[in-house]
Amino acid sequence: MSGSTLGHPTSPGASPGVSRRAFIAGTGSVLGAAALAGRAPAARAHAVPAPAPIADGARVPALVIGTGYGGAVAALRLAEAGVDVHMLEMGMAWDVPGPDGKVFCNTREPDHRSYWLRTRTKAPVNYFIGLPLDRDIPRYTGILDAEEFGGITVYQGRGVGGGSLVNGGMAVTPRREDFGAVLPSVNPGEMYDVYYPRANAALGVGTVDPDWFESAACYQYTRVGRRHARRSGLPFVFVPDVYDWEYMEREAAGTATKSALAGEILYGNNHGKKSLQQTYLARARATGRVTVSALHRVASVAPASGGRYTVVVEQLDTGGGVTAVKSVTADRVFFAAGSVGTSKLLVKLKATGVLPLLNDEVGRDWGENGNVMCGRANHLWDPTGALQSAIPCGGIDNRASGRAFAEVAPLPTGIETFASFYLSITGNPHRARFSWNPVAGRVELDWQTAWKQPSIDMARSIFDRINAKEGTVYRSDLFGAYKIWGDHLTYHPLGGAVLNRATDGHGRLTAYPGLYVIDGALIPGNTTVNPFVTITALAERNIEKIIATDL
Ligand code: FAE
Repeated sequence: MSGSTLGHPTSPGASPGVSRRAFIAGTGSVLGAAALAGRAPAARAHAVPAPAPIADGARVPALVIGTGYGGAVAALRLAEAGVDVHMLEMGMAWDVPGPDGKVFCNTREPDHRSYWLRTRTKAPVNYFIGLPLDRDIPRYTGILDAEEFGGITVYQGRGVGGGSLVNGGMAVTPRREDFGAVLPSVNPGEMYDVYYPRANAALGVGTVDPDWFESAACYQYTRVGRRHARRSGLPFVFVPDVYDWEYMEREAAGTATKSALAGEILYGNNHGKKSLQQTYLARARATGRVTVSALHRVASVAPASGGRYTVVVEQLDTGGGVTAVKSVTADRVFFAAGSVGTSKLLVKLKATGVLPLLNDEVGRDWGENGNVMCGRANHLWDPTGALQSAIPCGGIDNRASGRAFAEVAPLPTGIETFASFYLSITGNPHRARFSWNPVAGRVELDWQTAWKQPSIDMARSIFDRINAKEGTVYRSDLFGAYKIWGDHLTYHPLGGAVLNRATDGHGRLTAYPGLYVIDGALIPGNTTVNPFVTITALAERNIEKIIATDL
């Protein structure tokens, strides 16, 4: 497994001649070069002048909106096919250290870098022993967006790398027998024989060494979770992840700078995690055909003459202000702004008459992957450990009889909590719809908080059973005073421009040749497990077809 760490411009496959700084324009540096002393990779990156961000009036063959999984796959494969690609990303580049010498801030000490344009943090677990944990922060284009809709808060990554910057890296392929429900129009044979293996290889997916796991202090919480699951007759499984497991072993041995073992996760990992910056985007950079403009938010995509598209882009400053509005022309546009970002753009463009021929499926079939969180209070003789790796490595699989798959998740507080904590992915059947509110001038989502009840019931199929066996109870102090379930949120937005409904069978928006959807918006609300491997594999499948037939 590679030892790539964040900030290394020479990730596997990357050309040494094309630095990240030359690849990403408009980086929105956190700090000046003086602060970079002693940090060789970033300092080297500064030696190469950054390209100017996309210019007003520019014309590009392929424009990709967003730099998450779908966007990164599209950019790499288009570039390999000889197409010049420009990627527009509303978030920051995250390639320059902040005042503390680190690119990303710690989950335990959120600062201005933590949240997207908020003045107060909105932590998913926002209480402890009934006391609120959120704190005031300066408003800044930070890395994690807690986007609030009527009945749900949707967490998303903001920056070059999208959700890969903030997620737990859990890289799970759905069971083949579940795939028909995940993507009914896609041939499972091609996915499991070709595209899932391709995605897993390119993402650098690996699994914890089982021998090391048994003795690692940082996974005591997972071993406790396993013991409780097994005693209740529930299967425990190791869960693959894109974290560099050898690096984590060195963290534990004290021979590498701590990242997962220092509680780095939600606001970025400074080492160890192979985000898209180290994998797909590094390879895209190495082609020399891909440029990224960070802090550039797409506002509109409209038909132009010659079958092209006019894309209106707002350049942002780190306070979220618009410093320039640019109009660029693209032969092809790939919507890869994530389930929420792509859905919001398409719904608005259809409703406001910019892309009126988009079909009525646009905005529909949005789901939250059945996410629900909970904690259990263990007995005093069952500690979960003060040191917890922020990267989960195991889960409880009750998909067969309870439609629930629960990550044994960390609570990396740095103190013993006697809590077992879980994020469950359940088969919640509810689906919501995005629609344009012309009075408010924004896209809304009609999800209702009460729709989480099926998820809670499915999660109970695991945890009621464990509590009964162990003689334990739910924690009621993690999401508010006397609130057991984290049912107000999702990490896994999916759908809104579903494959073979809003698009054709490969993501084409057929009323507008040259427009494509290539991200989590294509998946109708649920993947039965964590979603990014499926998003990546589907993007690999679709872009291969698009390159073969449309270019
Ligand atoms: P995404 O990665 O969200 O990328 C979209 C990009 O587009 C973002 O960088 C946006 O900033 C950008 N964007 C949006 N609107 C615009 C616009 N108008 N103009 C320009 N740019 C725009 O999309 N999944 C797993 O499989 N395993 C995990 O362990 C896991 N843990 C997670 C933990 C957290 C805290 C969160 C938030 C998510 C987690 N996920 C996990 C979900 C996963 O990150 C998510 O499904 C993917 O990132 C979605 O990939 P997309 O390519 O659809």
